[in-house]
Amino acid sequence: MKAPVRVAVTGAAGQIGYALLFRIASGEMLGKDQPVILQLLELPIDKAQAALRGVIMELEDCAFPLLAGVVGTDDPEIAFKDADVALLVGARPRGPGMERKDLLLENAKIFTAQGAALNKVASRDVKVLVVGNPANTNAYIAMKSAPDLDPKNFTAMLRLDHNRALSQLAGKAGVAVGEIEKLVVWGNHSPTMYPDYRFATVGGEALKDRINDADWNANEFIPKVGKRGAAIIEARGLSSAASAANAAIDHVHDWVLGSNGKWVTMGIPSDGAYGIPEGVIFGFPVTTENGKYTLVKDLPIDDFSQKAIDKTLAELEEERSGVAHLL
Ligand code: NAX
Repeated sequence: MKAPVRVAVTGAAGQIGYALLFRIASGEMLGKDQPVILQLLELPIDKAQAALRGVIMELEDCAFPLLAGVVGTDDPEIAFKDADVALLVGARPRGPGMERKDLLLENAKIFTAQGAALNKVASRDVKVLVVGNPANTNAYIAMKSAPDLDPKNFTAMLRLDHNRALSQLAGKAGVAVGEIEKLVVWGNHSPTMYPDYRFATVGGEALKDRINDADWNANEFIPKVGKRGAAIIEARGLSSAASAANAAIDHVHDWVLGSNGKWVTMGIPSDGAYGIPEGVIFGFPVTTENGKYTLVKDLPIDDFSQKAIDKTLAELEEERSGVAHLL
């Protein structure tokens, strides 16, 4: 039996947490032969801690053979102690009348503290995935607050956007989702992100040969992927949870176990490629192997794509300048 991997999850009693923890404990994220210890963080308020206790009872009642332990806490330094993987899901939601700027600042406080706690107590190789919004900027703040950890280990989730785009493309082209490769989602996890299928293939052939429709791309596909989260809130009365948890599982699964040469989208700190300033956490195409990701480099960027990339970058830069004084 392998040694257990310690997986920290924040916001563990929330909606995404509820859709996520049982799948991690059943081996869907790290493999069916990989025991896990869950280290769950919730707010230090009675209601949140009570809900967390309930979730832990349910985890126990599943009797997952791979679940080697569960810790529930309100202390980030306990949740992140020796963590190998940290899923930062909990974040401050936007309240009534709250300005975007205030939301950024409230979240900046959370992710500064959590970055510092990771820096202090997590495994030196901890793989961090930030799901809580604004995910890219929160990941940036956590990364900057953890100077002793490798910045490469801080990522933001764009996999839900990637999966949403895959599904729309498969529907339009009349092919199975699994047949499509080489899709990219550039930028911020927000309606400005740019799903780009210029390089995508189906069974090795260009997807653009099947979907050659600039009008559909600009006026239906891109807005639909960008506004999918809002469409789900409108329909369900609640934000995406199961699909978000699924995307988090995909992201970490591929990062740890490899993507077998396939391109996946991860929000990663830029190394300056594609003109994105160094350090900005940006959605890029990567391949993954042996626990490391490698940027897919030197893709040609046409005028339409450059404009779309500039737009999402401008939003990220604005978010970054809004929190610069805290870092
Ligand atoms: P919920 O409000 O259901 O759950 C969030 C949980 O986090 C709550 O239980 C809360 O008590 C806890 N929490 C808040 N601050 C915390 C802190 N400082 N430490 C520990 N726990 C804390 O939200 P849920 O639907 O689960 O969504 C969680 C986050 O994911 C939100 O920020 C949401 O906007 C974001 N999303 C990100 C997505 C992405 O693709 N990156 C997609 C889905 C989702 O919208």
